[in-house]
Amino acid sequence: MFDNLSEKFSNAFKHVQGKSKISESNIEDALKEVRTALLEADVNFKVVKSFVNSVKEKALGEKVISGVNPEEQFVKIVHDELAHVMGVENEEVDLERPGPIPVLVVGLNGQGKTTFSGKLSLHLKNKKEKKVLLVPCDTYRPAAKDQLITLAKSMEMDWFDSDLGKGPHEIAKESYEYAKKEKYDVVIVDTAGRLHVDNELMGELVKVKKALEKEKPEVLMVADAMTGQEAVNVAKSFHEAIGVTGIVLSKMDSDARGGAALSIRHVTGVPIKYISTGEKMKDLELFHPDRLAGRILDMGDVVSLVEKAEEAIDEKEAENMMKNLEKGKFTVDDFMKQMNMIGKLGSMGSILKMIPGMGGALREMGDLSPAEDEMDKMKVIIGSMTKQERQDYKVIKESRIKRIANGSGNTEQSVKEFLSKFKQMEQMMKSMGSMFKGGMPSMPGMPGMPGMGDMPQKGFRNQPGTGKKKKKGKGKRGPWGGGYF
Ligand SMILES: Nc1nc2c(ncn2[C@@H]2O[C@H](COP(=O)(O)OP(=O)(O)O)[C@@H](O)[C@H]2O)c(=O)[nH]1
Ligand SMILES: [Mg+2]
Repeated sequence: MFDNLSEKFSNAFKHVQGKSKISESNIEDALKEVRTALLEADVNFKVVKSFVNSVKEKALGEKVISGVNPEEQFVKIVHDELAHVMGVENEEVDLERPGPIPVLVVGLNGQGKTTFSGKLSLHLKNKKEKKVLLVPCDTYRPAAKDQLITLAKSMEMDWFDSDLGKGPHEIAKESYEYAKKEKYDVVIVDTAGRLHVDNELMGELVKVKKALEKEKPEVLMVADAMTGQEAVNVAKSFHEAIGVTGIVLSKMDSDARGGAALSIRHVTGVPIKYISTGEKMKDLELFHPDRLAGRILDMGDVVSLVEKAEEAIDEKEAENMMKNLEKGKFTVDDFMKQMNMIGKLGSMGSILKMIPGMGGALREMGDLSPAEDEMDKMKVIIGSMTKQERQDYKVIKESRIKRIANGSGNTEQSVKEFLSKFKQMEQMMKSMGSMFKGGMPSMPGMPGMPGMGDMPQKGFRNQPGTGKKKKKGKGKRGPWGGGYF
């Protein structure tokens, strides 16, 4: 997310570095680069213009605060302006009113409507304790109904068995009546899309919306962030034709530019309410403009990270692990649990990016997927170990190595490498164990990850980076990806 922009911004800020105060002449180059960065990120030109003007005005109007250097001041102004164009505060679907609340999910084909419908149902059920009904309402493609029902079943979510022979507005009405009778809190209607914006589709959606007019439906439009300004134009058309109450940006995990996220609110006037960040049902985030601004500027997003950690980490398990640690004990089982906890937080890159200053380091390293592949490999090897072996790896000798290699589909060499790596980790954990006595670390699970200390320190803001990316070649990485966690 936003990788290109982050890099360009960090270069732009270098122009203000080491200056004693902000002046028109010394922010000129920085502003020029900010402007180019935004245009290259495919941000709408009107948004870019007002953004740059506003930053300039604020920077020059800023009082000199002693103790705050001009670069920090400039970064703060850019941060606030980024948050401002994206909307400032998080706005979610209003769940306070009496239900059932109808939520229409609209958008073109392939944008991620059905995926989002599933994600939203899971979010509302788990986090908001709502009773949710999923309604397939694509009468053109029977496969779309199956897709939603398959998702519903996998999450143990209720769904409405729509009669696809009827019109979408009739299905919407029928499902709503059913939801009322069965006391559902929220009804999510997954509508049909088209390849392009067309009058027939809009007419149909207006009818669906009208059928639920009295219940004041929430209309969420899903737009693929990767399509940049096209997403902005489509959102504008939808809003003009049917009236949209919120935008969902999908595929944010694959969008390195960020043009849609930075333009869509300004251009349409409609708030972004959620972002979709992957293909799995848990990959949904509330849209927090200020936190995202922080991520763009490599300031990290510790608040989101802690929230994610709280969800993913089983406190009891963490406590048990700490007890073991204090005793100087670290087993393969503990290690497996740590890897699983981290896996629950999201991809390696997405977690690291939330840690302040790590964004730059990440860009230097390039692709993190080899490290993730190594972690998967370790999990498979551990999966072939017996309970006894996981509690005490020292019992693993030649014949057991052979068995584990065969069982996990790896070479004996790989198993041996894992064991020697684990031995190192065990030693590291033992020496750290004494440090943790008397208190829990804030992020259980992290200290044990191999090679954390090898993290390159280059690329952090305020430290001149090399500016050069490392080659993405896999060959240079050592076994187990040590040094990349
Ligand atoms: N990487 C990624 N893929 C997504 C995301 N949301 C949806 N997809 C994928 O995009 C494709 C189309 O999604 P779908 O929900 O069927 O789109 P619909 O036609 O609008 O209902 C599917 O392959 C999804 O797995 C996302 O946030 N990230
Ligand atoms: Mg669909």
